[in-house]
Amino acid sequence: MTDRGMGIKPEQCRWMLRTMRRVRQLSERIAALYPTDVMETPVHLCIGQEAVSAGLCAHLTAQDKLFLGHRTHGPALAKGLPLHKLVAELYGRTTGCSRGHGGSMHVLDLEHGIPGSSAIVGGSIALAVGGALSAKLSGADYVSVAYFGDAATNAGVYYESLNFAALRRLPVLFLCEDNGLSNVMPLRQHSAAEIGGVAAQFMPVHRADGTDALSVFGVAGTALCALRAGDGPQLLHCRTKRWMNHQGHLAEPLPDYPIDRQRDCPIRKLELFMLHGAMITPSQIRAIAREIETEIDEAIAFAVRSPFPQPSEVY
Ligand SMILES: Cc1ncc(C[n+]2csc(CCOP(=O)(O)OP(=O)(O)O)c2C)c(N)n1
Ligand SMILES: [Mg+2]
Repeated sequence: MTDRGMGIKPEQCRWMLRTMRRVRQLSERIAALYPTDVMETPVHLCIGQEAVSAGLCAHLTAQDKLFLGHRTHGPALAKGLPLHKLVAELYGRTTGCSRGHGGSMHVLDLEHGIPGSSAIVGGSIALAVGGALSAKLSGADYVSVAYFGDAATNAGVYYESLNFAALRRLPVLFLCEDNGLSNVMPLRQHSAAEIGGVAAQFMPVHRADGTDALSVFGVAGTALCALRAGDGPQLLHCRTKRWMNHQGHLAEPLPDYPIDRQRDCPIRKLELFMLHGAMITPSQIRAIAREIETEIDEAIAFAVRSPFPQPSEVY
């Protein structure tokens, strides 16, 4: 987007900032607690990548369906999954969003349009196409979003899904959150093609700076507008940066993957934009951070006092 942030409303900026801060602060808390083994699940945190889900979800309603992969926390919270239900799920408790049976990679919240998530790389893609087919057949007016990483574009299901969605002009947005890594393997080693190259034969391909919520917001708005107008599937490619290791709780610098935590920080970028536009003050920024810390404290206390599922529930 050339006119970065043009026309965006202050309340939309405030929503994205609060959303990204919630995701970041929860991720940092999980990273601190994780080594103490209180959580009953593997995790994949998204520190550095928060702009993608915030910029996208600023346009989604609770009716729209968001199908997720293994890195769920950012998009699930941005879509509306209550924080305490996510935390309780990580603690394996019955009050979790998947009743403590799913963990971080299997979150679910039908009320907020999260029909499921998949630990299989590429697993969200065909499910989202199914969601879009269902919308089309039933005449419902929601859109379906497949949220996946760069490595998922190497899966066969990606090609099949692009093809079927284009043939049937389905209301599905393919959103590639491209952190340039498949675990520790860089993009150029796991993919021979540019992301979006294959998709461009089937549908419009939109590109946004995935470290900048304003860029994602602008481009996602264009893609979703086309989708809601019945123009058929769209792909949104967001290049971003993963700051930590694959699981997200340890720093693990990789060669040829430089990170500038000032320049690349999506939260800082939005805060600077808002400060320059007099949409927020430094003390309001600090207040948001404090409020979110309290939210996280309360969510952890809620999780800790909730029961574990009974063995009888397994079957
Ligand atoms: C089909 C399949 N192959 C391999 C794995 C192991 N695995 C889990 S996450 C991951 C990397 C995925 O990278 P990407 O899709 O770019 O998402 P990111 O982790 O970068 O968000 C791999 C290879 C898996 N879960 N599923
Ligand atoms: Mg990746």
